[in-house]
Amino acid sequence: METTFLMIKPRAVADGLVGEIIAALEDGGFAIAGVASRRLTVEEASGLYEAHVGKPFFGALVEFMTSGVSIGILLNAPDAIAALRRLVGATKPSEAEPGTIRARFGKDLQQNAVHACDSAERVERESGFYFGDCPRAVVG
Ligand code: FUP
Repeated sequence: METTFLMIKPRAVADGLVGEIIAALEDGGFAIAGVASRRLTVEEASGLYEAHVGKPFFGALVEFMTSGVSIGILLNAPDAIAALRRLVGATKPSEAEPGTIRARFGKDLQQNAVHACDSAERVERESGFYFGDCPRAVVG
């Protein structure tokens, strides 16, 4: 069993898609291990996307990610990190496999409904923006 982290982006929250996205996660075999909602600060959103600092789209991405409430979710499943990236689909919703979360709920490249971690290190760092020092049910 492994833990991963997913964030539902502000646009999907504002559009009322949280319930459907959580249902897709549960139907996809993930168990919810924690849920937290908050509006990220510019510093936190910059940390979430630190790999993209300096790229032309970075400023707009941070502005979008701080524009409203987002939801952080810890998820447990076998091989959870890779399995979640498959369930979420390609970054661009128009290129995501039919049935994936981004194909179903994404609007465009930036407002692509959700973000999913790609490594255990990122799970630890990014979940910290939502759960801080709260005990997290992170499993090995
Ligand atoms: P992913 O890991 O699938 O979220 O994809 P990336 O790390 O490649 O992209 C990070 C975020 O940057 C995504 F939300 C999409 C956004 N992005 C843009 O807004 N414009 C671009 O030109 C490329 C990526």
